[in-house]
Amino acid sequence: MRQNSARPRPALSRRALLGTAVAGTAAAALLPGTASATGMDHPSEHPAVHPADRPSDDTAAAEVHTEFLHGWRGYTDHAWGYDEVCPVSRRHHDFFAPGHTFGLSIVEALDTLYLMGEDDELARGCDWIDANLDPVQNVSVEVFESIIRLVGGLLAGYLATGRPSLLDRVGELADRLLPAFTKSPTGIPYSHVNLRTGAVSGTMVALAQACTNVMEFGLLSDLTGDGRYYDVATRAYQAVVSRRSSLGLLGSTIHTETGRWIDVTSVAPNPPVDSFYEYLWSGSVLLGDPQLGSWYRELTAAIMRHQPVSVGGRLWFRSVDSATGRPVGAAAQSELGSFYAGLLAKGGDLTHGQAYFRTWSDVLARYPVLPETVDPATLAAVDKGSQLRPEYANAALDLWRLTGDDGYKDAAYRLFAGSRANQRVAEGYTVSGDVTVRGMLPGDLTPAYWFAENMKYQWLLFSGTPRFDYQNGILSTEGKVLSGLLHG
Ligand code: DMJ
Repeated sequence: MRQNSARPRPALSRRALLGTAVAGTAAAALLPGTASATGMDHPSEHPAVHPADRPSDDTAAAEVHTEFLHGWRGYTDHAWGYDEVCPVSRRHHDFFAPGHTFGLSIVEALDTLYLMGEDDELARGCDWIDANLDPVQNVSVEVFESIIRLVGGLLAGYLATGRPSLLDRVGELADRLLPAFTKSPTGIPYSHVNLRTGAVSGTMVALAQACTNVMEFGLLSDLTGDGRYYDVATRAYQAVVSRRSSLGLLGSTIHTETGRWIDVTSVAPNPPVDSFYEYLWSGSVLLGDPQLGSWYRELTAAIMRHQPVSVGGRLWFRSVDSATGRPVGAAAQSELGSFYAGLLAKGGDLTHGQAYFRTWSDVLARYPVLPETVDPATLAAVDKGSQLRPEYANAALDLWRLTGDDGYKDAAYRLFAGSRANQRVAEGYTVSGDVTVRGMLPGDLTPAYWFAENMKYQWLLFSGTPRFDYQNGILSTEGKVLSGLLHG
């Protein structure tokens, strides 16, 4: 494996700070006593995990590489050419629809293979795609998942290899997804489209489904000179943002044909809206689109005015009615929201980003890996399962790149070690049924995003690979490097 003695030192980059400060003081002022309780008085503190027994960067990188290859061999030995591997039963799983494969784990792994120097495996994956990936199957697929996983994966593979056939394949696939956007009277895409017939379905869409596409479609327009993809993506954002409340807040689910809110609750940064906000900031930086950045700042300021709460001395985000700002319920908080620590920081609000990371670090201090959902008052696991999630490591990478604080490496390594000790099986890695019990009740799936995200974030943290631009590289919500893969 590739090792480097001269490791890049991350620092705040100009691009990373594009979205200048976001109403941090407003949030603190609205919540008397919150500042010190959330640690906002101590923004430079390390994350609140006990320093892990973390080895040297070279050793940690070698361990991550070994574990990636362990999972990859499980996939190639038992599920090659299928979407996902079931590493316990040694069978395969179709992600999009039974009986239809897109070789999802191959597509998801392409740029990770490149970053790890696994060039033979990368070429093998590209050969499979050239020979087998059919983007015109007679099947209805979820548009959101197809874009972040397949379109994004193929784009990152093209950027890694320069193979024109991969770009051709992305274009074919994207053209088959376009009816979800162009057939919608509002511009908000239907949730599903049949790749062969163009038939659309699914009129009730979550915000993440509606708009987590501008990075992939914008880049595709840049690379092909065909503006249709970027146009439909920005039209979808315009359609949603124009329906914000007088408080500047958005609901969570909307009707594609009427444009009416189905659920008016602002649940940010939890699903099902999470990456809606991520793509405003990241899309703005990747595509140089000031409108996306402006919407990010405006909408984030509204979230920070109405949703932060101090619970048990930690920063959480309560759900509120987007029209009135009144709190709604006492929902469990989703691990998926932990990515927001990195997004807030990238968008210019380092203080709250670090505080929110400490919140999730406190949760991780209680379990080997993060459970799916937790009670913010007690940190008790509500959904005790683990779907091998990558969001906390994603935030650790973002915050380390911004601050250079090695406490974020400690935090990420702790998650890596907890997963290795509990979710590693003979043929790879598996999701778990209960993180609170010994052995964690192994399930039987390596989600394809594990190849795209979990191991990539850890690798980038520890390897110092010269194949990545640590200053300016930009990753999608699915961990695809859409800018910043280096060659030579
Ligand atoms: C990934 O598919 C993406 O990160 C998505 O945005 C939400 N999270 C899953 C993995 O947990």
